[in-house]
Amino acid sequence: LHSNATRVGILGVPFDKGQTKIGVGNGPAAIRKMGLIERLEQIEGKLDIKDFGDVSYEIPPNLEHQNVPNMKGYVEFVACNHKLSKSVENIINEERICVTLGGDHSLGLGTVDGHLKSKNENVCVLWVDAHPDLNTNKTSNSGNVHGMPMALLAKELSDYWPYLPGLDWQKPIISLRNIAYIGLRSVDLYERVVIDKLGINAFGMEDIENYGISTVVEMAINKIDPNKDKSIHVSFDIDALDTLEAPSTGSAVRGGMTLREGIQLMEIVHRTGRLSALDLVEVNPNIGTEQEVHRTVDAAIHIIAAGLGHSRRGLRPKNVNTLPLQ
Ligand code: NNH
Ligand code: MN
Ligand code: MN
Ligand code: MN
Repeated sequence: LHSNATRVGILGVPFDKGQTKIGVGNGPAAIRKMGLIERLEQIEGKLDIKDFGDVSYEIPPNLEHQNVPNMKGYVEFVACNHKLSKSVENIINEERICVTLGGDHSLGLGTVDGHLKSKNENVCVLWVDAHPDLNTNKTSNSGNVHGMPMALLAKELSDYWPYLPGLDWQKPIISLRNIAYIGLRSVDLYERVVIDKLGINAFGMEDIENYGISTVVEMAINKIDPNKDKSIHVSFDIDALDTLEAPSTGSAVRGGMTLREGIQLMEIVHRTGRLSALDLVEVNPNIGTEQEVHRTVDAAIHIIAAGLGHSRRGLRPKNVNTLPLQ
């Protein structure tokens, strides 16, 4: 029955050490509690969904007393992402689209790394975010590692890092040519320099305004996957959406994408048939009123459902002849 079904693996990462606000670790539970899986089960064609639960990790003894200047929560960050990378690799190797629920965006290091190590190793990344997350420990003003995963992943930036203890498993193996940003509107000084110097594919809010979201998404995918043969990784920071759409997040920036634009983006990615991993991060249920939390979590579920084939046109009946139409 399920042989043609789209296979999906859900993985929670209640990790919050990549930034300093309490609550983002409660993201996976809030998203599940509001009925993510039930909503996905209503998608046409019926998905084969397996929930892999939450990632847990231990700090290896040799890592315990390590630290790197201006990288808060370093040891936890390294240990959690190592475990996460293996889980993502395994889920993708089971031929499932890996949906990772965050947690803060520092988990993007582990999810992209695991994707690159899986059998779908030919990966391109759409980083949907108000922020480029392209700081190194030398350029970051905050010392929060959720602002650094892209700089750790990028081949072109490997010389800008000091020795990183315990991170030998993570090769900076993806070229920035295979990455595109959508939704940028809060870019730090050095992030701006790196984007300009290396010519990174960066589509900011002004591009969405000028061309419309469909054209932007198509331009982005054409840049990073010109032969339409790559496995697509979408790392969706909920703060890409406007503050009115997704208020319950730690670094909200006004002037962002509408939920409609987010859904349209994910529908286009779904139609490529090449979505292989989706991260939905930075939902913080401890920020805002009950209504705001509800709105934010609901937006997250809409984004995920659109990526997995939910259609705004509604379901088609299995047998038109049985309908009470006369
Ligand atoms: N760029 C800032 C920093 O490095 C903010 C990062 N916050 C995010 N990134 N939410 O997506 O700390
Ligand atoms: Mn981010
Ligand atoms: Mn962000
Ligand atoms: Mn709704």
